[in-house]
Amino acid sequence: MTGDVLVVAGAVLHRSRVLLAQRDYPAEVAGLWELPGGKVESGETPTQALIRELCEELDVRVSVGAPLADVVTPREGLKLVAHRARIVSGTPRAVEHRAIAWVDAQRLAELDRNSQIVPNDIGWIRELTAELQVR
Ligand code: 9L3
Ligand code: MG
Repeated sequence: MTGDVLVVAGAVLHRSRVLLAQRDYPAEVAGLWELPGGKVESGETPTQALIRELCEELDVRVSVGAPLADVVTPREGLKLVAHRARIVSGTPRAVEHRAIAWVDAQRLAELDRNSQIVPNDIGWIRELTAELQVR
């Protein structure tokens, strides 16, 4: 529906690990880990938006692959999609986040057990875990 905000997040994958970013704001999610990304702006495709967001947030250039899962609607007016991505150039750093980390399947499970994943992203853990095991 028009008026909905579409947020695109990146599952940046490398050698059986996914890059997670620790939010610094807002207070409700500060300290929790997410797939980095942000809002698709008008005139952008989700792919373009993810390339821009990961450049802004991580200072890397990425290539964007297939969606990790179907689009979800965590709340009225917000749609969320995650795409697989790979770093094409640069070394990621936390520009807007508190920290970043390359996380393997075991560490992902531990973060989940300890409720350290942002609520919006918990639905992707199954798909992420599958990605990390085939690489
Ligand atoms: N969001 C949820 N999961 C994510 C990302 C990147 C974003 N992995 C939600 C949080 C905010 C909204 O989308 O409600 C906009 O995200 P941002 O611009 O604050 O990163
Ligand atoms: Mg963001």
